[in-house]
Amino acid sequence: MGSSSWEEFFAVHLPPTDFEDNRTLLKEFCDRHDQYGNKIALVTSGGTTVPLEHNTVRFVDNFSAGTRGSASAEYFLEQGYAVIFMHRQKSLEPFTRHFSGQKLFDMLDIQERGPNTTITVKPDSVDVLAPVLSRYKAAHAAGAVLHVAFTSVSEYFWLLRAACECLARLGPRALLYLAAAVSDFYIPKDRVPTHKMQSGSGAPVIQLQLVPKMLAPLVSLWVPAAYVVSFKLETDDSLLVPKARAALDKYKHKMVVANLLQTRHHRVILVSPETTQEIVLTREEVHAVYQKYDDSFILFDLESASSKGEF
Ligand code: PAZ
Repeated sequence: MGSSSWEEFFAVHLPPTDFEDNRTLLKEFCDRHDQYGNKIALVTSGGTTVPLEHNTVRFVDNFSAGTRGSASAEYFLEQGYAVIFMHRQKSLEPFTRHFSGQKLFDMLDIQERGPNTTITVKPDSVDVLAPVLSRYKAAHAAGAVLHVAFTSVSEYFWLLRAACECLARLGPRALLYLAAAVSDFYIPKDRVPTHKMQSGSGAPVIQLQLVPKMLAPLVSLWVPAAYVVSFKLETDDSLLVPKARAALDKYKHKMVVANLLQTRHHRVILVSPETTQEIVLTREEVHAVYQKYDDSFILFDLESASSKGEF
């Protein structure tokens, strides 16, 4: 399996159809916050897909519900950051994530009397809904959050580079928190069939190629002054810290948050060039965090790094 360079990847894969609109939004957002000297966190969240057909019916997906990213975005807002929330289409989003599925409808009552219909929040749900709703309204009224969505890995890379180009001028006031689960393998564009693969043609042979490592140009060229945090997901504990440290040595960014698929909700390891810090929450702590904001507990430690002037 070979790997193309990042330049080649962008040369071969055309930008998504809504790319120029998103680029304009990103530019306006960054310019506005830059003017006021604000800090901006780019939070990536959710998994990328690798289409098996150009008119995509089937695709290979990367695991991520968007829980970490959407919860962390709320913490960054609370800490005074403006947030670019770059997420997989239909994955969890800040604030609304608290009421996914039927939860919101279960909190409402409806009275239909003739032409007059009234919808009210059930009295015992007000205390649950009000704090989240008020934080949501405040963030949106302040123009503090911008949502941009991707589905495929090439859409993700186009958006990521565009966001970095806009963030570069903020220097150290830009923080990148790359929690999205990004495909390591893809099918080169010229080997992807246009139409839905037909079972009548027999079992397809699919050869995947390595995705170029975008962290390399991101750190060294696109946003060299930003505080970059990447994530590492593994399923084998013995690989977790060595792979996180290898990524830091290679890309020279500031921190890798390492987590195992099986324990990611209560255990993370923060790996920086100087330190390795494991954070494990007890059952009670997990419960307390879930009651407040769910599982983005690792931000507490990013904050303490921030207050020590590390970013
Ligand atoms: O989105 P989620 O909360 O279900 O999962 C979060 C996560 C495991 C995708 C994230 O913490 C992570 O490790 N992202 C990087 C994945 C990777 O190594 O590609």
